[in-house]
Amino acid sequence: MDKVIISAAITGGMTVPGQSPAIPVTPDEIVESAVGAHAAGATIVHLHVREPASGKPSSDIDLFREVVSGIKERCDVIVQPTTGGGKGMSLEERSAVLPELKPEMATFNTGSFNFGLFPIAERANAGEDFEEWEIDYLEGTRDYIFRNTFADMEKVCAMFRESGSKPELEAYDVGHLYNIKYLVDKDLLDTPVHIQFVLGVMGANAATIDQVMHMRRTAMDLFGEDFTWSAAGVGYPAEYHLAAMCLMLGGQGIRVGLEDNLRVSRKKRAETNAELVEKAVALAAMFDREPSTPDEAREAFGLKGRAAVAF
Ligand code: KMH
Ligand code: ZN
Repeated sequence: MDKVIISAAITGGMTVPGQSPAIPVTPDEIVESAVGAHAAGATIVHLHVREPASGKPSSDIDLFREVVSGIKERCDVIVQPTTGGGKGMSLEERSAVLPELKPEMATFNTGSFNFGLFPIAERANAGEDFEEWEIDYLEGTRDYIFRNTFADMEKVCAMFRESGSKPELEAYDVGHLYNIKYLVDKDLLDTPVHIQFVLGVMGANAATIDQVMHMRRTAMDLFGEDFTWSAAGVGYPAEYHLAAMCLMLGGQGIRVGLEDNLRVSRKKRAETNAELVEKAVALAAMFDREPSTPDEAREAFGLKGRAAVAF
């Protein structure tokens, strides 16, 4: 069977814990959830950390270190920390995982855009049980630009090179593909590049069939054979719609997980990340594809290996 690289986005800056009791918060919960996602078939775990007491998105490097080492002790999944972080974090804070942990992979955000989570707060006002900081965090995104300027991206490129980490390039809109092209042409990024089409964030491109096709066609025009791609739909059912498209179109990866989507079906909330991965594995099987092992993905991406990380 052909393979597919399944990423599980375990917990992240797009959600607040009040949205679902399934969202892992403490380092132990994040480790447990990542190990469970890998056991269910995930090849890569994409990671953020949260302040254990409050659940607020955090960039604390000690929390990251605790999580990534805890996962590494228990399984050989590819550990992919965020450099996107969450609202209110500086570029230096967000990207410290590169020099500090020297991971095999990390995310790299490829453009600035409005990142609107405030509609979730509006739903919360209609009765959900949110903490005050959660409402403030979500509501604050009405005035939030997720900043990734060219100067920022040039700095981050250098940090990736120095840490020997492979970037997963998060493209939320078509223009971001042209930003990647600029960085490739300047020889700041190595090829082939790996691009994640992250569609469905309010303020960026939509998670529709037409927009996946447009992103893919544009990437093919810009990079020819010199790229691999994966798709991450934000929300339900976008997460699985994009996964199905990616499987059909021969994309190398798909991404699911509680960072971006809380539902396993229209009627059922996910209780674990593993449950979301199980559904992705079942979907992949329908297209005669099975999850790559971490070592298969290491080889496909040319990763430096887990012996070369700094944790
Ligand atoms: N949750 C995605 C929409 C990152 O961590 O670098 C954004 C994301 C970016 O995962
Ligand atoms: Zn993330």
